[in-house]
Amino acid sequence: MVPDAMRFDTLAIHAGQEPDPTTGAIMTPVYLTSTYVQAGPGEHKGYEYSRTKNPTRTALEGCLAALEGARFGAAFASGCAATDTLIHLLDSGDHVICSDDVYGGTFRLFDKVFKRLGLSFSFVDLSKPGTLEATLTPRTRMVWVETPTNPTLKLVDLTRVGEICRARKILSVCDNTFLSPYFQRPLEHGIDVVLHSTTKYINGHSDTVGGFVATSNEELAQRIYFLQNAVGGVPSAMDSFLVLRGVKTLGVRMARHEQNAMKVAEFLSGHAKAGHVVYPGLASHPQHALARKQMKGFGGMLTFEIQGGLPAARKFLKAVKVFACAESLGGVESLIEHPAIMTHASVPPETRAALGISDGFIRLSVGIEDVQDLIDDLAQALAQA
Ligand code: P1T
Repeated sequence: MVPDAMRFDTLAIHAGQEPDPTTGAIMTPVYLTSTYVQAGPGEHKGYEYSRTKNPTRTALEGCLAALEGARFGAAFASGCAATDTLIHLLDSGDHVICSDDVYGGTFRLFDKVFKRLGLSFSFVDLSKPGTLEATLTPRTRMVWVETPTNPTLKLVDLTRVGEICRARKILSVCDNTFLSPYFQRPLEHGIDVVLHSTTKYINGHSDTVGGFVATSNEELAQRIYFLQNAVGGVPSAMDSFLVLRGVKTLGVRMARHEQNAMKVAEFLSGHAKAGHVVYPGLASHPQHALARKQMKGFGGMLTFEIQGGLPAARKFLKAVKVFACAESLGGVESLIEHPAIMTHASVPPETRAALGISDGFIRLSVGIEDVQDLIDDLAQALAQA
């Protein structure tokens, strides 16, 4: 067992993983089994049924928990399945305060599925000091933050959220998908639960969909494990293996994502057709100081507004050759998309307008290709827009 005191890049490769005891295989085997033979009723080796527990998944959960500095971790079939499971911690009548700018699918799950079941949600700008306190009600049981938010990259002060929630025994959750634990570890800022769409940076290779939740609170972890099994949104052994393999290179990938994103942000900032470039690493980001305080790096996501609105955006997104016009983010390859039509179509148009997700608003997930090829590609596509 690798001691928890090991550093990030070592944990990413070894935590939660032992050579296979029967063969010595260095890679965790893919336990493609639904059930486990018991010597007699209840006499088993810790595994009874693969929805409840699977050894490949156990290894993944141990590894990702170590990376978040958490005592407990639970893996899911998607980021949305992880979100769904956390909301099942609540009771009908409970109130949730959520960042106004979140992944469109998170908003849809809260607004279209859980509202019907008697939960209420306030979507507010948690990047503004005082907003959280002003939105609390006696029924508030959970605060849900994304930071940086998807897609407008606003930041939320995690230490402040942690303090406010702890004082009132409100559960704080941070969706850490955009930065990964390499650049931000919310539990260290006093947040109760951290969530990931592992589909993104953690897996990093765009070949599986997955989710993850971590906490250091044992009682909470037991409730999450109960729900993981009861609701059943678990990943397959094969997907668990793929994420476990992908995460080994998280550190080197994130460093390169950031390096490339900074250069792309600088290129776009100087381009006449690209307005309002937003990247937490730019001094022009309104919360650059907070980024420096709570993040160890600025990530690979950035946005800008193309001159010429929707017609220019359409031409530009058809003209890119290295960047792929696609939803998702965090893979080794660069992706580019139009949130209003693609990832955030489920957000009402008036909300999108208020958030600044206009028809010319473009989101980039900067990959780890040679950055000059990325810049050349953007330059030729902008020339055609
Ligand atoms: O797609 P899934 O693995 O279910 O994860 C949902 C999710 C949760 N949280 C954040 C911050 C996310 O960005 C996502 C998924 N996002 C996209 C598919 C996207 O293109 O933004």
